[in-house]
Amino acid sequence: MTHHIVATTPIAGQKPGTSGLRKKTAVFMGRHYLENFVQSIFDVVGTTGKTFVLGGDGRYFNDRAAQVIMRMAAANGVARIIIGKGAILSTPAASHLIRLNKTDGGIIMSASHNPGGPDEDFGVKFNMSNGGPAPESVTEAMYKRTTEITSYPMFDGQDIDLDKIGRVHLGPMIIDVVDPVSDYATLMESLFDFPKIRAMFQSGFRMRMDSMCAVTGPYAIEILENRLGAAKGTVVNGTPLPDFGGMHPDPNPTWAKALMDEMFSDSGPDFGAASDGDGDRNMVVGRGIYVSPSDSLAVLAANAHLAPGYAKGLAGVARSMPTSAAADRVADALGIAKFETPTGWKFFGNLLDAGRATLCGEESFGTGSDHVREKDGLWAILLWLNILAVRRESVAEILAAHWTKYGRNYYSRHDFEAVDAGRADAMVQALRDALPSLPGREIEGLRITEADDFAYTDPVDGSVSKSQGVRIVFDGGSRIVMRLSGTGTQGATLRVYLERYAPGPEGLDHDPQDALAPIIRAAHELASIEQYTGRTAPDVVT
Ligand code: VG1
Ligand code: CO
Repeated sequence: MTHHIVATTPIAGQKPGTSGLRKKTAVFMGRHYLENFVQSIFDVVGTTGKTFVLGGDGRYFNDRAAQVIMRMAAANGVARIIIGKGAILSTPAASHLIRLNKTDGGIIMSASHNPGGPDEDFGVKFNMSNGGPAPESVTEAMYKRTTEITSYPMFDGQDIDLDKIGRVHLGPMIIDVVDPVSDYATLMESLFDFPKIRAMFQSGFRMRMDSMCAVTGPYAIEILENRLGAAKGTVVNGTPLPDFGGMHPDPNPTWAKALMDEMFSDSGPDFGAASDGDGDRNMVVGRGIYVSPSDSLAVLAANAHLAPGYAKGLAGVARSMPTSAAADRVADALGIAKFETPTGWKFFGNLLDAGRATLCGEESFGTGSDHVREKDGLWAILLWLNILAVRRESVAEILAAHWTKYGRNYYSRHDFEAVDAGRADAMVQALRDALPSLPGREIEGLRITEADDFAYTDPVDGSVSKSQGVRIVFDGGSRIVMRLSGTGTQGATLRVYLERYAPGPEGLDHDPQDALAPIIRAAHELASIEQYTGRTAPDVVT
């Protein structure tokens, strides 16, 4: 049992993006690549005597990477690792275990909604002792370290059997292999009215949950079918597979098409939901009606008090900047605080820790609360179920009532994927340069009132994050936001976010793409999307 010091050359380009470091699996499996990044994490956060949680979404290389990380942890003097059986932990469950066990943080192996497999993507992210993603200052320090280190220690030892729950040792380091589901399921039971939801299922309420062959399968089966009594078979694609069964585990109408088709069929279930690779995202669908994530956040904020865990009301609601302002209207009506943060869950951490926000959400199918420090797909699905069980109305009725009361923020996101990175950068730069000249300009019959590049000052620690997305605001509050993705692994992904407010109740029944048509045209014109990217239409519309 000796410690090897393995020599390496620093690896440039290990820069964590919106949510950790993501690369092609083959890159991660390349010599020193995973090790270089993990050692950089350890060097920045410290290891001696510390306890970390470890787990991932089960994608290809998840199990091998876990063994490497444990050997490195042992060699670095880590005291204890808490790891999910089979090296499985959903992102929210990992966040919960970090907090529950008062650990020093955790390493989550996931590329989230990106496909998995030998030819697809892998990823690693570090969460802090509060359970939340490392803030920018920490990920920057990790990145810097990846470009400096020249060696890392490796403990000589055999693979740990991760299929048996219980305590084992790797040299002096303790490894606790835990059930990935049970603590998380208990947390959910403490927040929601399980008896009421169970009664709703007993009365014939039907649900379809598509776990997309990703990590939430075991969680959903245990919670929905076993504890809440939903019919067996409610959860489909419930076994996590290394390649997610070839699916793209991104819960949106494009990639969860089978669920959408079922929900829009005549005999569709009452409620449908899907979640992503690592279980932090959710899509909810009613029979014949899709719930946009921005609307979902607003409805959850307006009704959260119906669930026992939020009966006291909310301190505040936070949303990422590109998320529609629907939640703001609810916050205003409730007289509670509202916050607008850059894209990425790490920006909610301080607000949650300080007790200033209770609910948070992103337009990208992410919703969560202060129960953990990550977005949480099943949590959002359960909060919807709790609300449905109390109100006893359909999803369509709940949305109609919401829009009638607050007005409707028509919303859509258009993604242009695998665009040439240089061209995408040039496009965004040209747009930035043009910002000062935009206010006052008329386009597609709309007048631009404001145009800026979003900068955020954290209200808790005062840290500043610049260049978080170009915003172009029109008379009446309509809006275009454009930014480049920080989670893609191929070229650049341009995200165009489109929003138009229609005060209720008139004009609530338009298709969002129709309602947004002039704004979509304005976006193409203002950014010269075709000229720079060669594309006239997006690859994915949500
Ligand atoms: C995307 C989403 C963002 C989300 C991030 C991580 O980032 O837009 O809202 O927080 O993915 O989600 P980007 O930079 O590609 O737009 V996931 O489910 O990693 O955890
Ligand atoms: Co995710």
